[in-house]
Amino acid sequence: MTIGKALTIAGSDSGGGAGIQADLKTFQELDVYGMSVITAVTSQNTLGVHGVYPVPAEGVISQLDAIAEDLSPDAVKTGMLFNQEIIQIVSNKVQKHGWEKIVVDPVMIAKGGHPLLEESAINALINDLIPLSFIVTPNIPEAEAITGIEIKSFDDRKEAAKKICQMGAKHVIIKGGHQPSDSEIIDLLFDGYDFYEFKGNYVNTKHTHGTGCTFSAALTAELAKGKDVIEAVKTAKEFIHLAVENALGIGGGHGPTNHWAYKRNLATSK
Ligand code: PXL
Repeated sequence: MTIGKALTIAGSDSGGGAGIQADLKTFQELDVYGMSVITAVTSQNTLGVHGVYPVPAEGVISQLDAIAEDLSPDAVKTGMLFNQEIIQIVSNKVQKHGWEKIVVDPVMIAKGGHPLLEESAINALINDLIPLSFIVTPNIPEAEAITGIEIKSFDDRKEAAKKICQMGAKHVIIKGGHQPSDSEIIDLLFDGYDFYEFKGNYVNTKHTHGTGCTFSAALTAELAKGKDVIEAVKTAKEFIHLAVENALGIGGGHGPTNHWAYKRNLATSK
C-alpha cells in the first residue's frame, strides 16, 4: 500500500481548532500522513487572538528544505502565510521542488477580525502563489479581496471565479458559507471551463472556528490519495458539514469543529 503524504504550510493555533492543528487532525482522520511547515505562531483561544509571532524567514526555508530532501508530499496546502516574504519563500520552494498539487487557502482574517495576512501581501498572493495553485479555496470576502469584485449575487461569484482562474489557478472553489440561501450553502467550483455547484444544509451555529482550514485540509488529503477534484470536493464538504454539525461545544467563544465526526460516522442530526 502506498501512503499519501500531505503537507500543510500554515500558522499554529494554540487553541487547536484552526491552522496547523486543524490540518493535521484532518489529515489523520482521512488516513494520510501529515507534515507541517509553521509560518507563524498565534496565541489564541475560542475568544480571540492574543498575538501573532511570525517564524523568521530562515526557519521557514529550513523546514521546507528538510521536507523536500526526504519526504516529498503528494499534495500541499497553504494557509496563514502572514507576509510577503513568507509567500515568496513558499512560491520559490514550491517551484524548486516541483510540487504540483497545491491547495491555496487564502487565509486573511480570523473569525474575531484579527488580521492573519498583512494587507501589503495580497499582491504577492495573487502574483506569486495563485499561478502555482491546483485549486484556490476562498470564502466570499476573500474572493472579493483577491478580485476587487463585490459579490452580491451568484453571477458575481461566477465573475470572481473566472478572474481567479485567469490569474493562473487551475481550479477555484468559492465557498458559500457567508451567503446561505434558504438554509442551503452552495459552493461554486470552476475549472476554467465549466462551473459545478455543491449543495449542503446550512448549520446555524457559532462553533465555526477553523472551518476554512478544515475544509481545505480535507480537500488536500483527498488529492494526496489521488482522488480527482470533484471527488475530493465532495468528501471535503461532507467532512466539514459533519464537523460543524457535531461541534464540540468547547470554549466560551467561536468553538472548534469536531474533526472525528466524519471518521466515526456521526450521523447528521437532521
Ligand atoms: O481559519 C483561519 C485561520 C488560519 N490559520 C490560523 C488561524 C486561523 C483562524 O483563527 O488561527 C493559524
